[in-house]
Amino acid sequence: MRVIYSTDQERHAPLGEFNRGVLGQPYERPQRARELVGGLRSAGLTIETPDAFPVDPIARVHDAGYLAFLESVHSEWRAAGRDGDAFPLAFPIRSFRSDRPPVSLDGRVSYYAFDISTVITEGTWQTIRASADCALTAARDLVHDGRSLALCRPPGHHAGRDFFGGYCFINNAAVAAQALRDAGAERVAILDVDYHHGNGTQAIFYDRSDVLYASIHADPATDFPYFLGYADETGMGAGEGANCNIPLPRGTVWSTYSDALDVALGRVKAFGADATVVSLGIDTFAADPLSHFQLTNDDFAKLGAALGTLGTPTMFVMEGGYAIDDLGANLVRILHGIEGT
Ligand code: OKP
Ligand code: ZN
Repeated sequence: MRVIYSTDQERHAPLGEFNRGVLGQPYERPQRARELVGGLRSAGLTIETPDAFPVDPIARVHDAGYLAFLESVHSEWRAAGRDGDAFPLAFPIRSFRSDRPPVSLDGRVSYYAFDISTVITEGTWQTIRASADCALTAARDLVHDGRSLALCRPPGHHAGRDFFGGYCFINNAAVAAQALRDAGAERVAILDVDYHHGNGTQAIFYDRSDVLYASIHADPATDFPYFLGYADETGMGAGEGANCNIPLPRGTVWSTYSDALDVALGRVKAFGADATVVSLGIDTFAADPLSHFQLTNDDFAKLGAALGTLGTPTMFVMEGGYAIDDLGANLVRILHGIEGT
């Protein structure tokens, strides 16, 4: 399997993250990527660097004003004499206007953000461009490669057309799916196995019939992102029937997960896609500090074996996974499962 990664993805380094009321070390930190890369290298895999793409393929799924904001906000933050990371102060919830970005710096950060765990640092723009480059490189060569892994960091599936949150800024899986469409694939399926619902991916494709979004995730009644991911969200307009959410309870073990996976894989296969993008989160692991499923090390080989049954060219886009010590080994278990080795 071809693996694509750039060390530029280590430049986004948040100073801290609030967790349980206390400011501490961020879960989503550069070390995640280094652990994934280290695991793959010790398993004998070669890692390639991505090609640099223009912003255009990213602007196919993201708002131009939002991208301009992401590019400039940290230097504006510094120019305003501020230390630390760019951080939202308010959110445009019910009864607030959310139809246009305010003019001020704080107003714009608050307009585009949907949580407080996702901050913009000096290296964020370079990092998220490099992460998208990995997804775009994998997508461009997918028909030739058959299978590939874009080792994206930070993740992307919570980012929508014009919002960031859940550690995500550019939706790498959505950018890849759109690039595959633009390269001639008529139907693309996205299968999201991250612990969290990919609200951004769902929102981007919700009214489209050409991209299926199928996701297995923690019930939003108990878990982030809290406001999307229920089973009755099935798509809208032309996209009706092209969105499939399978929420599962906290404590889910492999036997239950595996049944859900069979349903999701059945939906993906029935869709008749020309290519598949897997949003590959490995935060379903029992020891993950953010999550509450109970998948074991061995279950990841089974997950890989199931994902290996997808008949189409398939690219894997890295999403979450925060149990630092097990990240590399679990990713390797998945890859061996996929390849049947
Ligand atoms: C991203 B991905 C409190 C917890 C923050 C954010 C979860 C983001 C998950 N600091 N919750 O789907 O793995
Ligand atoms: Zn996640």
